[in-house]
Amino acid sequence: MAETTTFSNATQILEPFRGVKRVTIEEYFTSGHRTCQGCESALVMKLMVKASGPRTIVLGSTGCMYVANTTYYTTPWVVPWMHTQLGSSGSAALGTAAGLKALMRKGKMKSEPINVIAFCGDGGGADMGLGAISATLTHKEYNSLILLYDNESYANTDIQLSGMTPYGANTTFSPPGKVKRLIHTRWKKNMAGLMAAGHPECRYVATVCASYAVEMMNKVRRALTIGGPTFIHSLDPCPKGWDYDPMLSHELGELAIETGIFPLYEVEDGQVKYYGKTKAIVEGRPRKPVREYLLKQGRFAHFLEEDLDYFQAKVDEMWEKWEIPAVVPFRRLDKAQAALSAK
Ligand SMILES: Cc1ncc(C[n+]2csc(CCOP(=O)(O)OP(=O)(O)O)c2C)c(N)n1
Ligand code: SF4
Ligand SMILES: [Mg+2]
Repeated sequence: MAETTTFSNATQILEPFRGVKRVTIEEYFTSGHRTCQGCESALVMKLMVKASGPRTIVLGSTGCMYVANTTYYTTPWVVPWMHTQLGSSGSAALGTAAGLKALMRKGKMKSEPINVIAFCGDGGGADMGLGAISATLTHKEYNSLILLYDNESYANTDIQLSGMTPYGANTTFSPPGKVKRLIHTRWKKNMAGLMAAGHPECRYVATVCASYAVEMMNKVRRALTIGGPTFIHSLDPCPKGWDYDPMLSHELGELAIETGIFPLYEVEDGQVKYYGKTKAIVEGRPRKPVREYLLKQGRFAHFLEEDLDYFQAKVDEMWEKWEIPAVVPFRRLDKAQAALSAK
């Protein structure tokens, strides 16, 4: 078959699920995994692939969602799945999308829309694989979705601190001590903002939380329908790493949104759109105090009032002083400064 330079692979048109009753019944991530009870990342996998449907290839970097999901000779994945190296979700997404496109262009396989989703943890994606993800998000000619499941630690190797671990949290790399109460004093990276602000060819960036399952699935469907390189950041309560009763996973996801710590939004072609309770906060609804979220988790059990106050002040700043509230952290000029610089 003649090769043409104009070949472009189409995307699947995945209409949003209009309410929970319209969600398809088929599962593509089923039983057979060994994640902890209450693991939200496992729920994210289930919802992600339920949203994308059967014509999907999933690639996953090392971490809980690799190790606990593919114990020797068992797997919950019904769709084709491949493991990739810890820092390689971006490369795996791009290589697979490019490979499919080349095979279809050469007529070596049927030309049809196939979803390519690469997932990574916060360690694999926001730390080690950041460069590869960034590169993938510049390649507008290939359709792929990178989903970063953020359980806020290197969980699989026993809860080490990552660039996404919240301020002050107790991890195996940052245990509170008698001399120094807070070992980890860096503020968490802003991955979705970073991806959205710095990648002009990336047409869709969103944040999600499995506590809002239909919304989450619809954002996955939107990303796959739009095509090109796309990115989704999911915040996943982790009972083991965050040290709480597994029955609280759903509630903690809700509290992360209601306290304003984790805003739900999407950026499509440069337009920011807020969702659900985040939208209500933007429109004036008061945020819940961060202590309601933090004090339910053992990893913050050593916090004193001053630590809670600091955390609250940082979240307040993100809502009150950022150029785009809770999304892009450039500071707004106050009126006096603006008047001075206008002269
Ligand atoms: C290059 C490399 N370094 C270290 C490891 C060991 N390792 C396996 S899983 C893992 C943790 C990954 O953390 P994250 O990406 O956040 O996923 P999670 O385990 O939290 O699901 C580490 C450090 C590895 N597999 N490869
Ligand atoms: S350690 Fe956390 S992310 Fe890993 S399987 Fe357990 S609950 Fe899930
Ligand atoms: Mg992790």
